[in-house]
Amino acid sequence: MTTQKGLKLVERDEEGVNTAFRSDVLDGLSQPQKAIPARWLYDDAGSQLFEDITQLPEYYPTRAETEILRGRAKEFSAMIGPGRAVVEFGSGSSVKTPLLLSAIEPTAYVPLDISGDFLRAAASDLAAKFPGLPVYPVEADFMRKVELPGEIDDLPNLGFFPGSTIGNMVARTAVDLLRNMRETLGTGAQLLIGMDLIKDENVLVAAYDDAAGVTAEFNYNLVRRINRELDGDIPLDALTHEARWKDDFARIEMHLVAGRDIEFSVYDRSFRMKSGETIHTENSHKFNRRTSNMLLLAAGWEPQARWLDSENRFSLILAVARPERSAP
Ligand code: AVJ
Repeated sequence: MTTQKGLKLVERDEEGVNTAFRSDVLDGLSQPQKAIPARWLYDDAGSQLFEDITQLPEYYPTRAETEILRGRAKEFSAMIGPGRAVVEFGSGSSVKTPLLLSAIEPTAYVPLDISGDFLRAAASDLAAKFPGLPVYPVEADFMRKVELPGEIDDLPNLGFFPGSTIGNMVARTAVDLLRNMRETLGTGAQLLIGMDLIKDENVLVAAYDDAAGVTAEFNYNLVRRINRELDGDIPLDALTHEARWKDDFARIEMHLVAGRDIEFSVYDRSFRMKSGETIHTENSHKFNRRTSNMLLLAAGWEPQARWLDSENRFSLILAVARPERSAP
């Protein structure tokens, strides 16, 4: 396994506090609209809760995307061809990744993840399912350009970014990431990316505010993590989970809404919230054909094909990094 050069993936101070987490939380709670980057939702408990979310009746994206991967193997194989190195952004899912790999006959599989533990688990899982397929895991922050293992230098690449994780990012950050992916994968590479679709507001809100309260727990887990890791005393009983559709931004927002005026401290800094004030904890952008194409094109990826599930809820898009040429 290789590790991205020149950066410490998780930096901790003398007391073992994750310094990036601390500054994101303290900065985020100091803003007029309190907001904490969504990536901090995914500690071990949060990642497990997200796994539980994918099983919920209201949360359709995982099932819809898996249906596409299961049903379109012939078309993937025709459009992508054999012999590529599949570079997955985020450690692979035990269901989705094997479906893609068996559809296209790749020559190598390169999972990228910031968490070495998830990465090792996913890599050995995959190696067991596909004996003979070389697996080269890379521990890296894929928001930046990643140096891929020399073993795949001569292979054409296929980036794989399922799950509509791109939807967590605002457009500016999403374009930065997609451009860096283009840099990482090189000209001629293809990208297969999942993007959730704009649909009825009630269906979207239910997917992010399920009846069993699992998504609420996922949101509350962030508060528990702050209280535990950053010596906080945020009163969890004063906060309620809320999922809001913001039509102008085409996104679901997750918030923690204060039910009364509260004061609390985190890492010896004090904060207050008025009743009704919120902490914004996640964005999940939704797309249509034109907005997903625009996002990809803005980052140098030309859409080649697009597949939907049988209920038109979710899209998988194949794009290609063509050599740059002068317009038009
Ligand atoms: C992991 C980013 C794809 O936005 O649908 C699910 C995260 N948050 N329910 C999504 C999530 C609340 C999920 N992604």
